[in-house]
Amino acid sequence: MNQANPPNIRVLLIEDADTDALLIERLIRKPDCGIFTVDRVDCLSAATELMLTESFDVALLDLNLPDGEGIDSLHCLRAVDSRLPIVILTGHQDEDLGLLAVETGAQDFICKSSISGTILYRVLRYAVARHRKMLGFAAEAQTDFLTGLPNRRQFDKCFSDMVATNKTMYFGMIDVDHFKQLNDSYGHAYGDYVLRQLAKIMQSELQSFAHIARLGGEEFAVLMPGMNRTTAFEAMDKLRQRIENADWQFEQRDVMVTISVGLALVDSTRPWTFAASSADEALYQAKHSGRNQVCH
Ligand code: GH3
Ligand code: MG
Ligand code: MG
Ligand code: MG
Ligand code: MG
Repeated sequence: MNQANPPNIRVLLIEDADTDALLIERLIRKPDCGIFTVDRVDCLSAATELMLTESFDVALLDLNLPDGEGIDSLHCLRAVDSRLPIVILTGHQDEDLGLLAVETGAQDFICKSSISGTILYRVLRYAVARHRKMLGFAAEAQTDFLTGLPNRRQFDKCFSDMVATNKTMYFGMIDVDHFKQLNDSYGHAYGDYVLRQLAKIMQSELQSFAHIARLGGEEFAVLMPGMNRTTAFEAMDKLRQRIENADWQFEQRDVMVTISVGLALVDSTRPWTFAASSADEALYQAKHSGRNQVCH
């Protein structure tokens, strides 16, 4: 409680019993808990309506409401905002329900009979902090650490989302040419720098119409929705030229950095790894025809 300038936390209190609501509001507003602001509603429909226009840091949810019963209320809030942390208010002897709610995705539960300012303070702050951490971890788990690009896991999800749009898509497998030699000649740190620069070039060149990911090592994937064989080829060849002509230098020496690209039409009835292996075959062809080229 002594932390300097704790952040303000906006609480949505969903509680139909006036006495309980007043008690909670009074406890929350005590001076030592002064980081909270509270909006109270007395039914589920008012809560979901408010959530559409206002943004909250945490919800305190009574599981016994005139228009919501038990765990269903939790699902109902989740459907409106899947990212809002929810703390359950239970009656005494309802601990099992509280535990079930936590297993169902609530952050925590507080038994109303043993509520205090200290408990509210701790549970609400911890719920918000833990939830923010979890969102951070989730974002990290989908991002490539070196380049900041989406990683293979995020690409996987992106592919599923794109397939649902029913657009024709082309898949590009990008591989840096002779990258091992580049590492060997100029050092691994320079290799890392090249990967980061390549990611930036790809973002600026492709981001407006394609989804890019680093699959691993010096391999990148590009998903191009709404493209045909010609436009996909042109997009990849433009990228290839831009990389070839970029200013690559190591200690005032010119360095040659090029990519090879394999292209494949996506069969939306199959996983993206199927397109990836067709693209790999085209990439193999690009490598064997002298590198620094796009094949399909
Ligand atoms: P090719 O033109 O046939 O693709 O040859 P290549 O040398 O690019 O391919 P190879 O698969 O032989 O080598 C890839 C190299 O990429 C080997 C590995 O050490 C390096 N590498 C993989 N990940 C990283 C990384 O994160 N940073 C750096 N600097 N190098 C990496
Ligand atoms: Mg109630
Ligand atoms: Mg490779
Ligand atoms: Mg390579
Ligand atoms: Mg190789």
